[in-house]
Amino acid sequence: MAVKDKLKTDLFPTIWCPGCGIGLIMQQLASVMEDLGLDKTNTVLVTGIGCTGRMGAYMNFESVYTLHGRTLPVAEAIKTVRPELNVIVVSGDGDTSSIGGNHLLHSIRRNPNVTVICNNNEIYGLTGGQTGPTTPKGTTTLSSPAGSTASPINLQGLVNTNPESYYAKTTVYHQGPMRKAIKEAIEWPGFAFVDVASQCIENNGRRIGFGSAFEMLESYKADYKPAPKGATRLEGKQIGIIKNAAVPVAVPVPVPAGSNQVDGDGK
Ligand SMILES: Cc1ncc(C[n+]2csc(CCOP(=O)(O)OP(=O)(O)O)c2C)c(N)n1
Ligand code: SF4
Ligand SMILES: [Mg+2]
Repeated sequence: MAVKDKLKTDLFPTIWCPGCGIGLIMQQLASVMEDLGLDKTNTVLVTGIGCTGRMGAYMNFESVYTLHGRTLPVAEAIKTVRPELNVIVVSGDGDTSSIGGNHLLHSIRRNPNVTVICNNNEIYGLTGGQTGPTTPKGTTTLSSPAGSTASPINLQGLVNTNPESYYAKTTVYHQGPMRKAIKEAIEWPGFAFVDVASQCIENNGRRIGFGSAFEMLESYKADYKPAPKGATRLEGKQIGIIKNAAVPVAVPVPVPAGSNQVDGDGK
């Protein structure tokens, strides 16, 4: 099977604006799916509402196009009843961390074996470019013409509260790292989150001074740098991968017979 068979090319052109970053993620996801032998028989896509949520319609897989913010409970339900399936969520930053924020917290905590690919365009794209939880402070948006006043949510920090999680930050410019992250995330045996900086030229980029999608891609190239080897946390605009290992379970140390032993609560 070729990569193009993973896509419903008969439905192209997509509804996405020319130059939108979503297509770059879809292309890389299709390619990884081909490498890993994922097909309709072993994989389900779950998408939410927003421009990103339309990806399920263009991929040749079984998919659930669920309610806004509800990708994770649906994904967890599928994984619970059909644990043999690969369950991949593709959702926008708003869908994932605004209306879906509470589900995100608890999915991180429960550590289901699902993969989340978050198209992080730092805006509510579909609805015209309102401030969302990932919008950087000071950004001019449709709903904050004088600049967003709130600090963006720390997705890395949230995901890393799960000591067995996988978190990757990449951009649509960095195709190689994005491909590696998507592949590793699908293979990760627990909660895995790929946070992809991606351009929404129409409802974000032009408002903040970019002339074209290409200029936004160039800015990812200029601004994002790989994290140093061995980094345990990604700073600012760094791309990289944080693989959290399982916390070792404390093993009781045997106490020699006849020693002055006290039990757990010191009595
Ligand atoms: C319950 C509910 N509230 C609000 C909306 C309106 N709405 C549709 S998409 C969206 C935001 C999408 O932003 P994001 O998830 O970042 O996706 P993008 O369009 O940027 O890919 C909102 C608020 C909705 N469809 N349903
Ligand atoms: S509005 Fe933005 S996110 Fe939506 S398709 Fe257009 S460029 Fe992409
Ligand atoms: Mg968005």
